[in-house]
Amino acid sequence: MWGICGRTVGGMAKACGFVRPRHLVKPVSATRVAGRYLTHQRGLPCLPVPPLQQTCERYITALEPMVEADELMHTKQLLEEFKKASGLGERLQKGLEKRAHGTENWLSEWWVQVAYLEYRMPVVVHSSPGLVLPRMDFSDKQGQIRFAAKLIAGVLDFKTMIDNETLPVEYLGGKPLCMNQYYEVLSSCRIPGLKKDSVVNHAKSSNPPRHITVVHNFQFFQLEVYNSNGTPLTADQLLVQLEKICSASSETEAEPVGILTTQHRDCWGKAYLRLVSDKTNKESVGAIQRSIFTLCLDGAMPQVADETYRSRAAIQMLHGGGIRGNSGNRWFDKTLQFIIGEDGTCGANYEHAPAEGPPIVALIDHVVEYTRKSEAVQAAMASLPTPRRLQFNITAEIKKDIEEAKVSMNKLAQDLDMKVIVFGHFGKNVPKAYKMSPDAFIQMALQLAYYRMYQRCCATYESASLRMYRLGRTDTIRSTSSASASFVKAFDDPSKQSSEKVDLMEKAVKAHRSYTNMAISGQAIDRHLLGLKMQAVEEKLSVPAIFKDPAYAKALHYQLSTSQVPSQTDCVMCFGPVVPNGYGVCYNPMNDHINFAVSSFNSCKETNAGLLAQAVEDALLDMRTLLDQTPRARL
Ligand code: COA
Ligand code: HC5
Repeated sequence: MWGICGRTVGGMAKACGFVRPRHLVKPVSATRVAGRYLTHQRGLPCLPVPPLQQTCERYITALEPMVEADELMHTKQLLEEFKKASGLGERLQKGLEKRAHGTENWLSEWWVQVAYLEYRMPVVVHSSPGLVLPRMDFSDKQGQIRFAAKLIAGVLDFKTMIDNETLPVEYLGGKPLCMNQYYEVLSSCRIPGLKKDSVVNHAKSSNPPRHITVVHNFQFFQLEVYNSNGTPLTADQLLVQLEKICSASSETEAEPVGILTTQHRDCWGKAYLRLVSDKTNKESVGAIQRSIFTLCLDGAMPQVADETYRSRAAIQMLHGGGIRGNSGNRWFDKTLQFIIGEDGTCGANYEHAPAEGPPIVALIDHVVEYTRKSEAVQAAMASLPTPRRLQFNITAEIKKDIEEAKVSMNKLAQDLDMKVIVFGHFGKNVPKAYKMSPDAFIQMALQLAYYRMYQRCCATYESASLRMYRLGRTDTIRSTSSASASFVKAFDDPSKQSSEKVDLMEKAVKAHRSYTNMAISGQAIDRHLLGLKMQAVEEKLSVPAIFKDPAYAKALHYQLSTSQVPSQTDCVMCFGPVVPNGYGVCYNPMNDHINFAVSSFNSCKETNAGLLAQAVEDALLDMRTLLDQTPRARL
């Protein structure tokens, strides 16, 4: 029940386990539902506004390993000016504190605007993550749709827990987390705008959707997934419906209208208006936006050798492989898209604005468990209405938009380099045995790998959850610290003793863990600085000099953009780099192995996903060897 059982973010379900939903339960009344959820939410603390002085000091500390001494001096002067009693800092700080009193969360709305809705790069690769599941045991169309039927049933099973509020509350460091994001991932969709996008969520409407969208061979269908008595369709019933969809769309050709959603957002915003100016198109787009989620039944992806399978599957989930692949078999604005290939490749892509990875992963873990346990699917007898094809009238203008989108999507697909590795030598077990935080250990291996490749440190981002606070999203853990810099510089230095290197490693790992604690308790610097800047905009003041400082731009140029996304299923999540000359690194530490997905852009000559992945593997192994061979580390 709500608030009793639990699951830890990054950990297994608590002893009482994941609450199994009761099948075909009668929905509880809306008021009771609201009561239980709200009671939990109201018990959560509000995100604090950190003290101004503390953020200024910590900002300088964070810059130390990244900028030259004269630049640092300049920034110190700007900060002195900013924070003095008569300066802008105090005024903005007061404004922020006032905002914090008047809102549930002073940050989240701003964050969603800045990080997502006003960010104009395509959501594909630049914002929406992919998730790759282990390869499933089928290799033909029949197997594909049998599995798809079970998957849909599994999602509806999870949805029952959302609707009935029987979802177990998650915990981080023993503290209960905000559960709001679970209510944002189904029945929602991003809508492109001319300068800024928006998100609609139909789950909370008085008439919530009862259908999903299925896309097959670039053609969209509306599939009703509830019987008239309110019970979800069974996997058997769903199989029959999916068969109808596939046979209606296998032989017919259609314009890949979904490719429009891969465009630059301003471009898509304009094309969107042209598209929905037609009544039929508007209705079809509306049906996609309102649907509970999208299921993409993909054509086979190119055959690859076993060792590159996961990297190719990651591409399939991240962007679909271009127009000759499956990029047109998507609606990338949809919050949640499940992707199932004919060859057993399975996973998902999700639009990031409404939620972080962990709620999506919890849903997918549940679905995988469900598909494993459920019976073999058999075609059901009773007849159901044929799923509705969503029609599109493609005018010459829209055709041109589609052609342009194909060109830019292909360019983006060509540009993305992706390497997935399974580091099989150890997982969380080894760092734990040495009494070190596994996450910090992995982050220090990344620092070492990067330093070995470039002989310098770079600004590094790691996502930290702010869900201990009501409506919390994320803050930044800055993995590059003075301690990490000392560690990586010493590691390959033959003049240094092993014991000194171990000592530096321990200090670097501890510094990372302590930054993590500070970040998850709302005391990191990045969102506070963003808040101060946004407050200046809100008050129509000129942007303070600290935000125009080259050091600030350097601090935000994350050449390593990283995130830990753990799961119970042995899967790997992936995303693109956030700067043209950077890397995206997503990792899933399991007990005895670690899955990594490393991305970079081919257009940047200095970066190479495969080389960084190899360097991370070497760094992890070398760090363990050092610990194993240095007696004092075994304390
Ligand atoms: N000695 C022994 N064990 C230790 C240890 C130490 N010094 N420090 C930590 N551990 C253990 C922990 O108890 C934990 O145990 P468990 O496996 O039984 O749960 C495990 O090691 C993992 O801890 P750690 O590696 O330190 O990381 P974490 O799980 O606390 O995660 C973050 C760190 C930053 C990833 C987490 O705080 C977070 O914010 N997660 C959300 C990130 C996110 O939202 N990502 C997606 C963005 S879309
Ligand atoms: C399936 C989960 C993928 C993880 C996505 C993620 O970590 O997104 C980060 C969100 C945030 O606010 O930190 C952003 N990042 C991909 C750029 C690290």
